[in-house]
Amino acid sequence: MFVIRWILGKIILFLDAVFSPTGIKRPAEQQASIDTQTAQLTLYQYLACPFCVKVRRAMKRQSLNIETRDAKRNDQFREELVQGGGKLKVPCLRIEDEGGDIRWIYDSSNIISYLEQSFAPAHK
Ligand SMILES: N[C@@H](CCC(=O)N[C@@H](CS)C(=O)NCC(=O)O)C(=O)O
Repeated sequence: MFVIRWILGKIILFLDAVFSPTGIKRPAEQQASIDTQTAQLTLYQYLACPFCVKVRRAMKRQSLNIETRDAKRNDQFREELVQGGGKLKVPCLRIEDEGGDIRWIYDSSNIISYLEQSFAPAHK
């Protein structure tokens, strides 16, 4: 079982690298403003988890620079996720607002919806 998961993980990472999405280009000032906002976000994830890959690809498409923390390989990050978010499940997005309040969003679809609503370019 471990070997099958390991092989699947490598395939996922390979395909993700080969078919890596292109990020949107924003004017430098706009990107800097978005970088300031995304500095408040942290994605807890596993490298080869398909749901995490889906979120990372959405981030890449939108050129969102969000810190990622590997909750599988790093004990401290795993503990932060369990203590803060309430369970060991990835992906999970930690959002700290300007007042210091913290929210945790689980589920890849919920995270992607949040990112699209917060950062997608306005349609004309
Ligand atoms: N429906 C969830 C599924 C997430 C999920 O199943 N994540 C797995 C890793 S691929 C997980 O966290 N399992 C718990 C564990 O590994 O301890 C999503 O779309 O995010």
